[in-house]
Amino acid sequence: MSTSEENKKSKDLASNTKDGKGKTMTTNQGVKVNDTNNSLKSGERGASLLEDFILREKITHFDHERIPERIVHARGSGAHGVFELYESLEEYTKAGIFTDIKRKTPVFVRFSTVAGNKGSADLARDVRGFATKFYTEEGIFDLVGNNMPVFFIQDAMKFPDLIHAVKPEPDRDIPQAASAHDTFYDFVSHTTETLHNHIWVMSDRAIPRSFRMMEGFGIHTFRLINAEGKSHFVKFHWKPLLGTHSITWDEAVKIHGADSDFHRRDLWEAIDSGQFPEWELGLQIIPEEDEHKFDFDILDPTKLIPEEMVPVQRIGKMTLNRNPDNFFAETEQVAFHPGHVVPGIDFTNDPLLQGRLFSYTDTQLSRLGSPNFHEIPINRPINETHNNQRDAQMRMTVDKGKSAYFPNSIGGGCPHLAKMAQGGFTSYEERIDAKKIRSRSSSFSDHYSQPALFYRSLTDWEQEHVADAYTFELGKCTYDHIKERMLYVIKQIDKDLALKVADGLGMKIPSKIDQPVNQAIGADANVEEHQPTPKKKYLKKSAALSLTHLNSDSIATRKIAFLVGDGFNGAQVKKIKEALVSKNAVVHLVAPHGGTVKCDLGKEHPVDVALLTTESVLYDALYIPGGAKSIEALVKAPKSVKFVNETLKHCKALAAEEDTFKLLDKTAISMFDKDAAILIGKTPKDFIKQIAAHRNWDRQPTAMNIPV
Ligand code: HDD
Repeated sequence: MSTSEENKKSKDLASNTKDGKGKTMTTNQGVKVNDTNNSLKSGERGASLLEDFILREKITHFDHERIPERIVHARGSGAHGVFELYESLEEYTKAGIFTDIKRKTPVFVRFSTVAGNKGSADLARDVRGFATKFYTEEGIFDLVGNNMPVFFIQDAMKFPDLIHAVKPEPDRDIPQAASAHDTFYDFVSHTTETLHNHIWVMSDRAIPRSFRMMEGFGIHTFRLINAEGKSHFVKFHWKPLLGTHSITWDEAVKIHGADSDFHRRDLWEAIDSGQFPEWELGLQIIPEEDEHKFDFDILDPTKLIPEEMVPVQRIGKMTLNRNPDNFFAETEQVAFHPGHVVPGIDFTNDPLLQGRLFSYTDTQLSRLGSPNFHEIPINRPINETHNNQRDAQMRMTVDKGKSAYFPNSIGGGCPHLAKMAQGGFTSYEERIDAKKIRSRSSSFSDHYSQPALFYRSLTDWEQEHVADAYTFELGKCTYDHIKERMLYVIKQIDKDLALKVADGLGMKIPSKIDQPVNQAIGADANVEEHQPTPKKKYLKKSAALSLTHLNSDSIATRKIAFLVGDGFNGAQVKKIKEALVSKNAVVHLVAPHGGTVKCDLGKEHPVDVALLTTESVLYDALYIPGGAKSIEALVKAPKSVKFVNETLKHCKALAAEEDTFKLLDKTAISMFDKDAAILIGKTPKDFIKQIAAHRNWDRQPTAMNIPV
């Protein structure tokens, strides 16, 4: 049985899917069309006639093809898949997706960047959205998360300020898809609650190698409710089975030019080739009684619960196994909402989550144009829906009967309430006894302890990348007072980090700054007064915060360039290629010219891509086979030296044969201890091991000095 046949949502979408193959062209009114190239005119050289309904329909539809792009997360890529549960969580929840291990729940996932426009480059330094729509048998459950476990702000009231600050500056509309500018740092330096999410953005998490190699987080603390009505707090995690991997900033900048669709293409090609990306869903479950046992507030979305304090239980697996048929119909029109929950899942009072519950329906009204957006095929549930909501623009459903109200007798009292049978949604009966108040809880005031924990938990090379990122971003700001404020607040996270950044900027860290540090939480609030001094250190380090925590020895879908010229050693290429392809890696023959390339056995091989039209940054590793003539040809193609140097600079796996030194001697290889930098004449096994490790960061200190 094919993937789409067994997936209930794919079957449902099939009823709205059209294919014009073998069909006659018609107008939208079903009239057959004989000519779609010429408008109706009064004589061959005469004026066009208004009566031409074929022309009018074609142009009118075209004129209205665009809809407003998402106000945030405009740039995205989606895929269909399935979620399967490992074991029932009945003890905690009555939600069918978390109790019925026989189900294959269809999902649609959309990954995105946040700040850039719909056509912006994939490798911007940014948070990535990770939104999952579960089409459950009890209705839609949307988990609308990011690839970082915390958010910038604590209250939804601040969201428009955050987004206005990070988006292009309104007078000149630059920079596109970049946080490195004055308005963003003006905001961040005045709003210290942002610092935790911000330091994640300064880390390599913000430049993932692939959507398929990043974690996902629901961020907020939600509730699970069991059949007895008992609540547990829960945090959701997605753990990628390919491990977590990132690229360097230098590569990101170059990928912008070489292939600005890098992540979109990567996701599409992996699924298209049958290499389905997989994530395990992990839960951190916290009993109600433990709500106040932490050194931070679990309702504060700028805080994570370290995995060492509450372990992540892996409860099921999601596999993305089908590309969309139509980008607009599916990926663009899909409408997520954190308020789409099913019985067994409920909200907490996290003030960011509460505000989101309003924003997402509201935004679909302007984006998709009607409260009937739930009828768009990608958005409709797989179970039946019945209620008395009627009409509005673009209504698709033909509701029968006279009564569109409740209670009624004319319609036999239908649709009747769920509680007359079973399974309806009942909100968790949380006890509330409080004064109405517009303020921020002081339990949210510690803005430095967790960014400090994050920084302490990183490896040396990760810390170095963080310092470089701050230096780059602040280096792009033009106001000195903004940079000084930033240096001051970075120092509150980590003094050495601030010193490195100050050094890079050629500035001094000020000992104090004029205005209160946080103007965001209240008119007269100086958050410094609430800061725990010294910072809280409930954990020395949290291993799970480093990218190195999630490893995989798989090299599936890794792209490996074989640099070859005419006369390359055919036997060597065959051996290494077979070894890599057997592990599902992707091998490309990259040659100084297109067409075919001849090996020393006289056989012609198709060139996958000519050197001129590709870049090393699009590959995960490089192999150079022997063959005197081939090396001669590569030496004559100067870009091959750049290719090798960049592979070295970005600390990627590099293997070559003994007789390649005529080329290698022209590269930066002499800067390294050769055995550490390159595998010469080694077995495919060694190469595979290095590719799986993703990068050899020990090379970094020398690699930084390679002038490419
Ligand atoms: Fe949001 C889209 C994730 C806070 C308002 N958000 C959007 C998407 C993701 C997130 C992944 C794209 C969904 C898609 O692919 O269509 N947003 C988050 C996370 C947040 C968060 C993880 C904090 C934990 N968002 C947030 C707040 C507000 C919004 C506080 C407003 C008060 N978000 C929106 C929005 C968007 C959106 C404007 C734009 C398009 C859309 O909703 O459908 O309503």
